[in-house]
Amino acid sequence: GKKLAAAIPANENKANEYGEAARCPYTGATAEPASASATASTSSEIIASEKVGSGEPIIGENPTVAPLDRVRVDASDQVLTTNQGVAVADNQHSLKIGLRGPTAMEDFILREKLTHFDHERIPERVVHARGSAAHGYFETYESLTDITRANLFSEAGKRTPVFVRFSTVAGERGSADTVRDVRGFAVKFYTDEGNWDLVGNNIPVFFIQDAMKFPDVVHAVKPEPHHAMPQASSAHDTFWDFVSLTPESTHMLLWQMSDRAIPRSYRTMQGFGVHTFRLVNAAGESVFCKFHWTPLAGTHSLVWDEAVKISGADPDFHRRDLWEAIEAGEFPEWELGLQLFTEEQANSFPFDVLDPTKIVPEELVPVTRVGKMTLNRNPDNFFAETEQVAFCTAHIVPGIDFTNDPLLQGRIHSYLDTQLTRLGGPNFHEIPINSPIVPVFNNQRDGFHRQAIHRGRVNYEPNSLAGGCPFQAGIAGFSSFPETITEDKVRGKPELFADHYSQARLFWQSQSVAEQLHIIAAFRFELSRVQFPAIRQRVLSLLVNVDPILAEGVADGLGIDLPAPAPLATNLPTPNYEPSPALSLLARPGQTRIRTRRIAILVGNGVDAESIAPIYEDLLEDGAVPRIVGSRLGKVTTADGKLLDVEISLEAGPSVLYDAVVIAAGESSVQALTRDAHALDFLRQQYRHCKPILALGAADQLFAKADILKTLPDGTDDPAIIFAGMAELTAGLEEFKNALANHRSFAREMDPPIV
Ligand code: HDD
Repeated sequence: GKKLAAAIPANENKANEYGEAARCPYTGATAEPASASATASTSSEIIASEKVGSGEPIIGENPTVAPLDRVRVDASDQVLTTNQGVAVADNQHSLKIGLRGPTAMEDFILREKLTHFDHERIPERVVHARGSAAHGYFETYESLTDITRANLFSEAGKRTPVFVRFSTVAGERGSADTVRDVRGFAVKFYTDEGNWDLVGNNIPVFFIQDAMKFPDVVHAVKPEPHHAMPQASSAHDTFWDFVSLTPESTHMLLWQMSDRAIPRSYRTMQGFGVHTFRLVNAAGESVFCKFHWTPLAGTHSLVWDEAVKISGADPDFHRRDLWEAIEAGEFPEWELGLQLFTEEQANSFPFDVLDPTKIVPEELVPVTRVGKMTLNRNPDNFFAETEQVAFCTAHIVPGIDFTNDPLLQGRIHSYLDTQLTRLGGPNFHEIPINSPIVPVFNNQRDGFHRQAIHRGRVNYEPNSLAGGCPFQAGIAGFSSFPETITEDKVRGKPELFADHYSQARLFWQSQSVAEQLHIIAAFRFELSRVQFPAIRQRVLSLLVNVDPILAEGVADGLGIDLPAPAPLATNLPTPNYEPSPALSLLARPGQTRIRTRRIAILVGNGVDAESIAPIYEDLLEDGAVPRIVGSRLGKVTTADGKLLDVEISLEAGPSVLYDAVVIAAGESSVQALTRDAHALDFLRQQYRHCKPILALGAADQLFAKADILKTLPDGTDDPAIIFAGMAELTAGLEEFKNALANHRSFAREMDPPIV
């Protein structure tokens, strides 16, 4: 036969494609990353902090890691093969009849490769398509056996693996993270007694009261069907048309127009199970329960103008934030809280606990913290884990049960059903990320992509041929709470469901002034995009029922008169709630102060290095993420003639990607910045977005050029603008850090903005 070498055209430039050289990894594939070599050459000690992580998985104590190891694949030092495990000699060329001839149909290697590629996409989720996820664990504080037999709550310190996916609702899979939208907060607990999915949102109420309306509300908010616009936005006619005709959505609209819908990070938002659930103990006694997740990092949001700009500067803002925090070992944490109440209590409330457009105010039923969730590991593979994970409200475990909330009832069907299309059949529970950590035994076999190989001739129950196995668990297994119901079969809803405004008013009245102004501005923005005046009028007629200041503010912003209030749907007297401070984002500053906050340090040539090093180190020490930002990458020369690395340029790292800014001292450095409009924009936007500013030395000039006042509109000092000379560095830094811990200085905010 012909020798292989003789069949290959001699072309030395292609040596790497053939022969021995092709058998090993490319030289260069293992080259040092650029940042590593930069470290060695820099004269400055200040280098990109390790905060963004090495990309290596953090191997900590995480019980979810081990069970999935069986399916993890690592190609290091491995030869390339077909899907049948046959080593591939040449992955560059198809098999041709002559070098310039047609491709042979027998080229099974090409065909396998193309076929797989052609089918690599699965349908995106019909809602919540855009999301990011992480592994972690839940740890119970105290045994809850008196209220639930769910064994993840059985003893103090018990850890249960979790996989958590955060998402937006309306946008497609590739849409931007920081759009105004509800965020999904879905937690899969891999408990010792099977999987429990708590499929919640970052808002404790919902648009509609009955699953019957779900396809309609989703159709209305999604891009309009004729031209598929707008992407990931509720600011369009069809959404507002629908909600203006659906007064039950009013409460949710207030939340959605609040800063809740533009979180600073997934790590800084609350999560809610929304519905009332039941907990049931071993004695069969039941209480009602609402689930709350509270982030230890506090609740913080973006401001709208910033969110819009981040969509351009970094559409992956939240995904990146979650990923980097975990890689850096800054594991996000949430406490799980329960609101527990009896059926008798529930009957005394002025609202129906089965109505998912109502909260149970914390003043009425306090939230008891029962455990903590820590996310400590990023997925290895986005598709295999984040995309293929399937959350289902129907996944509950003994000790947890549903209520008759008509929205929840419909969800029990929908989540299982949707996976059949999305994941291609009834065996999606065998996809590793979805499979429980306990073994599965039943007679549901066959179907596409079945993984398990069931032994024996018996696939039915009861049987005698397999000794009756698998057998029913009886009292040890899941059994539904035996609620007594004696009513007619009807389509309709309880009268209390028809109070659509009292809790919307409660939410409004519980917000700080700044938050209220943001809500008005959000309605104004969204309704300005609405084309039909009648729709605007209808929305306003709902708002009139909520609060006159809100309605007038929005009407003013739209340049229209207030319409008559929408007719009330109930004649029952409606409750007057006391404001609930717990509903303001500002009420939850969190416990982590400035940890993981991103701080830009603006520098130019001639910067005073003395003003940077101590601040940089101090911020790092406190867990913050300082970055040296300059006009260009490379080095700037410090006032004392040394070279300092610029970590990111102003154009690659614009203002909106930082929580605060330090303007480094140095006469010529500051002057250089005054000549760069990126730097002026940077400062203006930090100011406009109410972020803390620490100005050192000559930074005054930059303020003058950027036209920024150092005082508040009322003439008093802005607490988040700190000027410090070199002698006051320590005190200035302390003040700056306090302002940063407070997140933003809303007192400076003007509408329209003056800068
Ligand atoms: Fe839903 C996905 C949360 C009402 C039907 N929903 C989905 C996800 C979250 C929620 C977080 C994404 C899960 C993931 O990351 O994979 N949904 C909620 C909340 C609701 C709610 C908090 C109200 C309290 N949903 C709701 C209703 C229905 C659905 C009333 C249908 C009757 N939801 C779905 C779905 C999705 C979904 C179509 C799309 C992808 C999926 O389930 O797996 O089945």
